Amino acid sequence: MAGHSDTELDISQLCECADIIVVSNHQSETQNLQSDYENLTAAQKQLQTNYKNLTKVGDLLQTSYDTLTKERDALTQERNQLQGNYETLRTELDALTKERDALTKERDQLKASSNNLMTEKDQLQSHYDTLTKERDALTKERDQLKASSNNLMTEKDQLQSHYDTLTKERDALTKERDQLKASSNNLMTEKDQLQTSYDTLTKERDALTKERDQLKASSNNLMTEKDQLQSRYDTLTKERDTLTKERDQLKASSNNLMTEKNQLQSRYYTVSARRDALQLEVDRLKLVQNCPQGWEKFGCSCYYVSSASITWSESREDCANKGAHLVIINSREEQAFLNKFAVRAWIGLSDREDEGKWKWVDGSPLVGEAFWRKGEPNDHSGNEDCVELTGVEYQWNDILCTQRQSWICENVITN
Ligand SMILES: [Ca+2]
Ligand SMILES: [Ca+2]
Ligand SMILES: [Ca+2]
Repeated sequence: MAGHSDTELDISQLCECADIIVVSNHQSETQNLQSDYENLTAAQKQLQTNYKNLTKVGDLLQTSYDTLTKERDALTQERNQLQGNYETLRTELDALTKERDALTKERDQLKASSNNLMTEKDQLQSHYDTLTKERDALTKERDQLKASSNNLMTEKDQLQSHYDTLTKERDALTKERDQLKASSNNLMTEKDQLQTSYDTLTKERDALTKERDQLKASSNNLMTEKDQLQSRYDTLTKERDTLTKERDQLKASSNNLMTEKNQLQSRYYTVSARRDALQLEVDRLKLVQNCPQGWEKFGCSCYYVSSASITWSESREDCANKGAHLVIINSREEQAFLNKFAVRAWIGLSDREDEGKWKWVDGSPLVGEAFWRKGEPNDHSGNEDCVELTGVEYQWNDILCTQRQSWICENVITN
């Protein structure tokens, strides 16, 4: 269409030209112009045709261009695919090359093993030949064996029937054997019990036999002894009778003797008592004559004066240990005897049990003559209960029993 408007512009330009021609040539040129116009019209037509043709060609070219563009795109794609294919093939080629190398190696190995196999094949061939021969021999043998096998089959059938028969018999026998076994076991148990009983009885019998033999022997001995005893018994009976007689006679004489003995016994007791009394008297007289070492004699007593110093109770105990007692002054003569020792010493007099009631150590009260110092006993401080000789003639004093001083023991010679 755009092309068409261009053509109209061209025509207006032609008209301007025709006006110029009209001015100059007016008439003559009208024909020229007419022809020109016709030519131009023809040319325009020709041009239109050409334009149309060109338009067609342009369309064709456009179509071709589109087609070519499409083809180019297809080719580009194809080329890309080919490029990819090429790379794939390249990779495959490398792989194949490696494979080929591996196969080459394998082939070499196979060649070597093929050679070995050839050798082996030859050996096998020889073996085969040998085996073929052997096979033939074996075939022959097999045929013979077949024949014998047939015979054996026949025999086997016979044996099978025998076997069946025997199996039945065996089963019956097995049952019977089991029963027998059971009864055998019972019998074994019984036998063992009997054996044990037998052994026990055998031992008992042996023991009894021994015992019987011993008893027999001892019975014989006893018989002998019994005979001996019988004879001794007879002898003894006779002796007993004799002795009984004798005993009766002796009994009578014994009674007489008993009477005599009792008389003698009583006389013996009398004499013994008399002798003991005399002995005591002798002992007493002996003592009266002498006191022990360290003791002094006066009248019928022995006196001991200590050199140590102890309390009144200790001195009383010491005299008792010597079989004596603290001195008891029974008379002026005894006091006079004691004066000569001229020593402060404990005597056996105290009022410890009952204040003011003087008692000698033998429990007797002070009843005879007393020889107190002037002003004594004073029970000084209410505490003086034991009596001392002051060392001055005829001067007794009461003092503390816990004072420590000498003491005088007296041992009376008794009859
Ligand atoms: Ca006396
Ligand atoms: Ca007193
Ligand atoms: Ca006094």
